[in-house]
Amino acid sequence: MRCCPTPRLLLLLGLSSCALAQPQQTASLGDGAGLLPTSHPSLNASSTHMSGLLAALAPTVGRNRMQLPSVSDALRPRLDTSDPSSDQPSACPAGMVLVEGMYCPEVDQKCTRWLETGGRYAYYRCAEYARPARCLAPRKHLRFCIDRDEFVPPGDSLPASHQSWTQATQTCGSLGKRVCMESEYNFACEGEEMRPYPYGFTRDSDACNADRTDIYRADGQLLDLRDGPSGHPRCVSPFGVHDLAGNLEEWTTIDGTSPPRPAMKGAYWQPSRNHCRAAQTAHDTHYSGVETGFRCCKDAD
Ligand SMILES: [Ca+2]
Repeated sequence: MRCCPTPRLLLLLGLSSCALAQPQQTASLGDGAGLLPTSHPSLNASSTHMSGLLAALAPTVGRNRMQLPSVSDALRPRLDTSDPSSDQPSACPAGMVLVEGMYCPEVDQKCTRWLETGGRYAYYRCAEYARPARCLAPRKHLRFCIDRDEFVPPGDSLPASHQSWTQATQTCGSLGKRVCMESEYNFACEGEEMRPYPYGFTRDSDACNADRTDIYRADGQLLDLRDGPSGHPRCVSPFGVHDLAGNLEEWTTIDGTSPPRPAMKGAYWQPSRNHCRAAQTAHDTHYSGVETGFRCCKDAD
């Protein structure tokens, strides 16, 4: 079910009934979903929360900040390069990628240049982020498997859309997997380098299935513009995971929530923030739409 009017309807009404926050001058952690600034139920429920966290952290950031674990070797991602023909057991099943390294729970990713400074998308889509991103909290070791691609039903060529968090949970469970945690999605997307976009610090509107503007039918319904798993080979993260930004918006579970609360990640094909930390948290566990899909995660062997 939908919790909000369609994006087109909201546009016509000039409303956002789901408390869409205004774009911010800096795109710090949790600055909200990568969605249209005035039309979609994009939320930034986490924005206020995270801003508060960052504010609380700010006085402690500096010379006296705790020593972070080393992220040596130039923050190289740990790719699972095991040879499938060898006798060495792989840490992950076929179609999944091993993600291992030191995850930063709180990042500061400052935008130095915006795509637009006026009009509808003013200060919304970041063209260039400062390098390096800053980690504001102790890093945490993560090791898990994640599907390389969005979930494609057997025999189909396109990833499954109209999926709810509940359906994603059922499907992943039937495969011996689980819905990814938001932190896992963030890390698979950013790597230890804390890239704002899975492909780097500079926005590339052609890398992923995103930033498309002709996205509505005549009746105002959102067009189905999803692409197949091999449609955007440059839309790849440091760990080799595809389509973490754009294409279908993907269900995850917010860390530490009980009962579990969902967050949608990566946005879809419309002009969106599209950075790895953006999260849409306005929808419930049963919401589905033409733009909603998922991928699964699993503990590594
Ligand atoms: Ca996606």
